[in-house]
Amino acid sequence: SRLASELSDSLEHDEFTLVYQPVIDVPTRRTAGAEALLRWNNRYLGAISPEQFVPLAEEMGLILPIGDWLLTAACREAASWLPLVSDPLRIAINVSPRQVQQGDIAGALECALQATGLPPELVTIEITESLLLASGEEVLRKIRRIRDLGAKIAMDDFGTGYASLSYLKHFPVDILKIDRSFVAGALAGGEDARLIEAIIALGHSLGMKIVGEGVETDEQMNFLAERKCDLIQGYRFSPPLVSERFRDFVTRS
Ligand code: G
Ligand code: G
Ligand code: MN
Ligand code: NA
Repeated sequence: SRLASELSDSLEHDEFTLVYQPVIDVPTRRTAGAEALLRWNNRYLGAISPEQFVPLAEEMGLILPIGDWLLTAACREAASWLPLVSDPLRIAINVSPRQVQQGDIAGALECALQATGLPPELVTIEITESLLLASGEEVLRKIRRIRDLGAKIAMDDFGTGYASLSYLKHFPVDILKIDRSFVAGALAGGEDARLIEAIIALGHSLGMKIVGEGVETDEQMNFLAERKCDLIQGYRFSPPLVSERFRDFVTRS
């Protein structure tokens, strides 16, 4: 397809960029870091959503080179934030299941850290529940290697898959990200609110930090804050921002 042929040249043509969504520390309401999100702007087709091109890149075997580019670009950006603030900002990087299964993700991260000088403890790698559920010893070893480097592991979109209590206990995860669908339903007073409370209690009892995603209103923010959610992100604070705008956000807040 046209999309596939453009995608195969996209790295060479330097068509990828990253945007950064601020992640806010709940107790202090200060910016704790950002989640890096990939954007592809093709010179003929325009902006294409990651929901469209990530699966295609996986099929085409392009997710590894794109992933290597992304790790380095995200680490370089985060290293450039070090002089801006006294408390160093963290960077969260999404990786796709295939990127972990097929590649040497820990090795790629190690290269990116070396090339950019970013301290490893400022990096969070976001993985999905489905990766852990479908994975065997080899994937677990890879994830442990990422942690051995000093980076943290977050489970993205938590609650939408099937990870059970007993699974979580055995997985090397530091952070749970509550899926935004639960946050959207939190104020209705039903199941979503109870689920959020259960996820926070579970995560905290296992020594994990909790991130609430998709926070759009003060009411959602207060709901999560009252329940001791550690970090929040969403349009209430900021959409994903291009590099310069993220810097403005940080230096203003
Ligand atoms: O940022 P946006 O709403 O366009 O993201 C849509 C989806 O694409 C989200 O589920 C997000 O996790 C995914 N996505 C965004 N950036 C990346 C990335 O860098 N790598 C991977 N694997 N997925 C990403
Ligand atoms: O699956 P993941 O969490 O990586 O998805 C990130 C995507 O969520 C980004 O594309 C971003 O644009 C989107 N997003 C970020 N904040 C909000 C929000 O407050 N509401 C909604 N609906 N989407 C959001
Ligand atoms: Mn994410
Ligand atoms: Na998410």
